[in-house]
Amino acid sequence: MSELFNLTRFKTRRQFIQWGLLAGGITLVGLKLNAPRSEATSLVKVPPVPQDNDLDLSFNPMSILRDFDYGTLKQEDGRTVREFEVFAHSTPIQLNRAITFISWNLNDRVPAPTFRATQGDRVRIIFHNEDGHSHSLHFHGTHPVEMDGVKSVRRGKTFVYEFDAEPYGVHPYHCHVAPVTRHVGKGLYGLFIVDPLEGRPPADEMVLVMGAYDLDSDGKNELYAFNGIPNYYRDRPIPIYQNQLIRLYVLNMIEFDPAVTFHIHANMFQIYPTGRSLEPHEETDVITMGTAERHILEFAYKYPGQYMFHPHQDYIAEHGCMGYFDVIPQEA
Ligand SMILES: [Cu+2]
Repeated sequence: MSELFNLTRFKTRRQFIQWGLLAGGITLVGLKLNAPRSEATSLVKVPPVPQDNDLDLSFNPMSILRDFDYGTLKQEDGRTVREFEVFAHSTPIQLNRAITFISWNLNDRVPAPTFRATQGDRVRIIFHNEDGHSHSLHFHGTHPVEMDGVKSVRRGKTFVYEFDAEPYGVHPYHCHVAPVTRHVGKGLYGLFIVDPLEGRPPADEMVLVMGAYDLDSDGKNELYAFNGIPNYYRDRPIPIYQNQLIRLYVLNMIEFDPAVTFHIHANMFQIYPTGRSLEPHEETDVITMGTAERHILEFAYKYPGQYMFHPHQDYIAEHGCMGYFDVIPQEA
């Protein structure tokens, strides 16, 4: 794997974002892609990210797609430590032109930050609960019981979660204070990506987290969303380049519905279940995910145009879990 594309080398999220802005619209050359299964080119091209936003939001779902938080890198006793600092808040977010919802969140965004580390790094998450309710952070993955995050952190308190990043793969994290359905439904969930030591081939990487909102607390969801905001990517398609290998980190954090599917139009994807393999498991165009299930999906679009992606529970798709990829032609 190319050193240039080993993104774990970026010391901070800011560095990565700066790099991302630089890379937007620029062709990066000379990289060999170890993905013969794909028709993707050996170049990673990321289109400029649209920043227009007519909703009153404390975050931009278009930026959340590629916003990977690598933490602050430290060396302690000869090993790599990645330190993350997060704050629990209650924040109003405008779900659509009619509905504003009080979310419980980390760093004023739903989903919470996408933490990213390399297998074997020490991970330290400094969790400040500045919200009026008790919360916790429970990580999936392997760690000691004291770091399992099922104990409440009371309002005004700070707790430091610290453990080794293992195993490599894609893991959810979320608040585990009862009723968990409510704390997750309010928005306290996110992705924790652990990269394998050998890395993965270069790709345009994105996060899609499926969530839902039970607006009237009746134990049923009224609205659904990719990355926090219903229909955001339906109304503002995600630009990607034709023939570019896309790597999606997909998580289902929908409460109350036992399972949803994820489907992309006019294409097939390779599945890496739970991100726990370096070789794909199978190829299909729809995958079923129970709550907290997550996968890496890879694909490239052969033809330009706008293509839907959505769960194939069409009620869920029609209530907000709907988006498009806008496949931009590659210049000759
Ligand atoms: Cu909570």
